[in-house]
Amino acid sequence: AKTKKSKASQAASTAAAPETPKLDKGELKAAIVRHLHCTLGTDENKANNHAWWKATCAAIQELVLEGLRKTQKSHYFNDTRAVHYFSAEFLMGRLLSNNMHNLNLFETANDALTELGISLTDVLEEEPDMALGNGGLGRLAACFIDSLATMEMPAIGYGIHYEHGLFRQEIKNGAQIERPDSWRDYGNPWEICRPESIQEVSLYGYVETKYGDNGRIQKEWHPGSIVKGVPWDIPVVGYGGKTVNVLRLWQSQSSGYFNWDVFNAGGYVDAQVENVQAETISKVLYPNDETEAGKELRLIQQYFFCACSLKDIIRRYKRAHGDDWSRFTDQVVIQLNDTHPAIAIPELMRILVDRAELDWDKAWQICTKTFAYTNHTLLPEALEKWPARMLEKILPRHLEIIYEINHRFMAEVEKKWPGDNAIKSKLSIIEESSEKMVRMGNLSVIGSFRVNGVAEIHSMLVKKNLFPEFDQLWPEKLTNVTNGITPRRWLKACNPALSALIDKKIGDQWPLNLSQLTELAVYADNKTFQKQFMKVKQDNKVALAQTIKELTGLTVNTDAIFDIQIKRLHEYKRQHLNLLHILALYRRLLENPSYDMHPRVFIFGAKAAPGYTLAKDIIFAINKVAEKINNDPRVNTKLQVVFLPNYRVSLAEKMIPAADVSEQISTAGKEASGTGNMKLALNGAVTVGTLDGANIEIAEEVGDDNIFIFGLTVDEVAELKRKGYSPDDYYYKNAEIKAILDWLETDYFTPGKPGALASVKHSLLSGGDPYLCLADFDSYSAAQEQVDAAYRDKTRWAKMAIMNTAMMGKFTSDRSIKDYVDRVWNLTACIVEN
Ligand code: F58
Repeated sequence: AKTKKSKASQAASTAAAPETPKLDKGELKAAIVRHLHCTLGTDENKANNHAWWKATCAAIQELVLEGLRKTQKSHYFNDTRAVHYFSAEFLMGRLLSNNMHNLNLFETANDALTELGISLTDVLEEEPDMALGNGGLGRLAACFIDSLATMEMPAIGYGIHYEHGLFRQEIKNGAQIERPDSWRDYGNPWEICRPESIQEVSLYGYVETKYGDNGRIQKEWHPGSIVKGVPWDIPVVGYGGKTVNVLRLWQSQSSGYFNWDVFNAGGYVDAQVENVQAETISKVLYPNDETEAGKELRLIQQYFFCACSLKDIIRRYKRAHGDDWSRFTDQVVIQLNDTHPAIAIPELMRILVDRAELDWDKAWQICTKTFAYTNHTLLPEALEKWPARMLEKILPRHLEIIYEINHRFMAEVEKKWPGDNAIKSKLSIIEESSEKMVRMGNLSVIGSFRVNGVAEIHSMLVKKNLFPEFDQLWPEKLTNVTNGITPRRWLKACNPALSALIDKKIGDQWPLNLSQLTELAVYADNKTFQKQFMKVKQDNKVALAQTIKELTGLTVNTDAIFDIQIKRLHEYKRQHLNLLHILALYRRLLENPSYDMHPRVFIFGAKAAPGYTLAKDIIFAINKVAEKINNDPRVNTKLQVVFLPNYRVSLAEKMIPAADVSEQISTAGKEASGTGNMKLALNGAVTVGTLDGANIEIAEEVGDDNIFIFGLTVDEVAELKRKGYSPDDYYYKNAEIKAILDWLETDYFTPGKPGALASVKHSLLSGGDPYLCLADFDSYSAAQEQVDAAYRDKTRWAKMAIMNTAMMGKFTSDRSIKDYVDRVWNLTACIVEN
């Protein structure tokens, strides 16, 4: 593998270790029982696990809110500069276990509930996941706000209070069925409604041009309707419990306001229909991953939460600084999590120019010192564009402002590249296609002072392929901040046995300073430690086997290699490459019953976007192949396949600690970073991966001996595509590939229904195999043989697993946040006194 060893960045925490818990067992017990009685109106004899869960949350929330009050007071009195993390998604998962860990109350709560005759494990299972996100981007936002609070940074997350988060996935006869997610049906004990901070947001209508007293042209937007934004605050408890920040999520509500002139064609009934529509704005999260919905409601969602959040920020700023805008950029920095909140740029311009009556240049200066933008993808289908017509209808004034921003920017481009119209049309915010489109990526780069990609290679490609001219124009603007994950949730809380073992070896400060894990490396060859480490893994596998049994009815072999691929289903992530290899193993075993392989259980978890047919077909194919293999006594002692339904944060927490092998097999250049790769390696899984995203940096940290790298590199992919890639070449020249693909077209896996899995084959042949599965197949298969050999050497494998845990220090989200703080946000920690 072409990797080099680099020094792990130092972990970054300024926070102190958690103190002694604020409550002892007796006090916590009393608080839980008090809430059972006084908040829930039940008692110890009648209460079910759900009631115990709510009572425990309420008891913990008392301490959380105390921390919140102190934090807000500190931030207010110190008039702190703060980062405002704008994200359409926050994939928080469950909060009770997390909050108890961060308050150092987990053990106490366990003991308290045990004495009450209640199992904490069962109580924790009562909590619905807060699944207000699709995947990596949403979970990254959740890890980042955890780190911000832990590092005592003044920060607030802003997003949407979706009534329904990401759909619940059921598998019926092998196929994905989507069901609504109702995470709040029985109340959410963490959120606090703040009616005193309701905001109003305008939509539709028209713009009037007026002449002010000074002869200045003034624009007035006469909106067609106004919706209310109701804020719900979720406290975000830092590790150690000192700083408690807030995640503020906006719920839409009808304001009852209608401009009857605008809606003069409608009558009372039509107007009431519009009223109902106001409430649909925050109804549901769009379940897209890496494709743009392009739907009007989605644009309205984006504008809705940005406009509410900006008003909220400005209200808070004015409370301290009145109408003096000169200090705004000292106090406020806004991070745009992808282009979803990019409409905040013209919105701030509108507020400054139309409302505060600042001149354009002054306003633009403020704006471009306020925003920074993170790019999460290079896939063209995921780059947001809005029809100008749609913007004009929903946000007429914003479209005018975007045109003005673009007009002035084009003059800059003309200065740099005189007469070069090709560059102009490439950099323009407006795409002059058959339908005029507004490119939100270009708007974000132009309106921000810093733009970052999320892993070294991704940021390099952002500079080289996506925005090369912007990089020439502003050489300092484009940069990299490699993603990270919070070790509190993704090791300490989800893998208590491994955490305890690590504590014993190196002390308990690693959750705040993950680079300390390198101290484990000296034990990588130590037989006793290897035994202890692998015993933890084995116990975690037994626990996952139990979950698999409960969810699917299947009994898996816990002596087998647990080989896990968990992520959204997408062609570029290549779950179907994994499937092809499984089929190859199956075939080899049938052709040669003594085919020598260590038993392996392949485990998948993945949701497909409901409209992404091929992704759903791949899920179906995995399930049908699994059914066949698991019921085939000729092979099922060596090979098993599991598809766990409804993959989500809480299920990830059960799967990751049990993984031996981590599948990170995207086509090189396609996965911006990946974060599941970090979680799995941190828990001692060995990666089989391509040189893509953060895999490259993981390989640098763990070293070539502790990872299985395969496949084409970014350059080789480009070269192959340039020469003209033909999957047929592989199909006709490789007998194994041909046999497997042809197999998919028979009725072997779908008795009586030949062709039921044919779409997977066709995508790889006539479909052109856009993600080069066939080109990488042999290399992947060879890497898997190396995995097999390595696993059989118990000592070697234990060492590899330990080295993975030991070398993951770089990937704490504390380090990512430190990078943002130092190189983008320029923040200082605010120590909250207890
Ligand atoms: C992911 N993007 C990247 N988008 O794919 C992954 O490589 C990266 O590690 C992660 O961001 C964090 O940087 C991602 O999750 C979405 O889910 C969008 C949701 C809205 C529609 C477009 C995709």
